[in-house]
Amino acid sequence: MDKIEIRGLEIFANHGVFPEENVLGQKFVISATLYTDTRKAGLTDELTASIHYGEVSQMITEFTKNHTFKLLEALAENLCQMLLETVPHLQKITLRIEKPWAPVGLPLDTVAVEITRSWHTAYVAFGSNLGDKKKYVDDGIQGLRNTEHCTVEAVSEYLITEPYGGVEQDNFLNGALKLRTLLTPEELLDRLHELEAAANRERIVRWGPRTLDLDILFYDNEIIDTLELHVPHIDIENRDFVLIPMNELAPYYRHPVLNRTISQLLDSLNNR
Ligand code: PH2
Ligand code: MG
Ligand code: MG
Repeated sequence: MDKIEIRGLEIFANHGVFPEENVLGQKFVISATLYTDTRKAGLTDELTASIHYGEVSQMITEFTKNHTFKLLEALAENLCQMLLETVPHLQKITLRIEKPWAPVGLPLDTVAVEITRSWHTAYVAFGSNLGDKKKYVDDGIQGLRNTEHCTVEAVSEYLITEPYGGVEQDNFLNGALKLRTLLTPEELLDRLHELEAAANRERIVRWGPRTLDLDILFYDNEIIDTLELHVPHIDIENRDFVLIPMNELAPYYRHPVLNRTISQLLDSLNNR
C-alpha cells in the first residue's frame, strides 16, 4: 500500500512512569507512516482524496500534549486508535515514539516504542434457537453496533434453518454480518462471549439449544488455531446456514485454507 510519512515531529509533553516526568515534561519525537491508497489523489490532485499530513501532525501534537500516560506503549496505542478512528482514508499506521531524554542515567541516544495497527474485516455468524430468537439476534447485532472500535458494515437476511449436527432441537434463526474492527481476533471473541452472556446463554449441551451464538467466521485472511479460537471457523464448507448468508455478503471472498470462494463452496454443498 502507498505511504505518507511524518518524520521527527517534536512535542513537549508529560508522559512517564516517574511522577517528576508528569510534572516537568520532556521532549518526545514522533514519526508516523500512514498507509492509504494515494492513487485517486494522485490522478485528481485533490487533497480531500488523500490524508492531510499537516492536520495529522496537529492531531498528534494536541493529543500528546493533552494526555498523560505512564507508558510510551499506552501513548502509542491510544494515538493509533484515535487516528484510525478519525482520519478518513487511513487504513493502517506505523507509529514510532522516541523519548531522547528518558531518565535512564546512561549515555543512550534515545529509547523508542514502535507499533503498527490497522483496520480489519471480520465476518461473524449469528444464530438462535431458544425463546424470542429474533430479539436475541437483533440485540446481539445492536450490541456489536454499540461496541467501541467496531462498525457493522452489512447484515445478511435472517434465515430459518434446520438444526445441523445431530442434536434434536428447535429450528435456528441464522445469518452473518460484516464487521470493520480495530479489535484483535481474541478481543473480538471476548466481546462476542460477553454478548452471548448478556443473552443469558447457558452452555449445557455442546451444539445444543442456545439463545444466542456468535462465531467469528473469518478475520481478514488470517489462519488462527489456538485452544480458544479457530479462524476460519470449523466446518464452514458443510454448513448452508453459514454459506447462504456469507454468499449474500461476500460471494467472492476466498476461504484462506480451502482456497475456494464462498460461492464455489455453496455450489459444491448444493450439488452433493
Ligand atoms: N449451530 C450449531 C450446531 N447446529 N444448526 C443450525 N441450523 N444453525 C446453527 O447456527 C447451528 C446448528 C453450533 O453452533
Ligand atoms: Mg456456532
Ligand atoms: Mg459458538
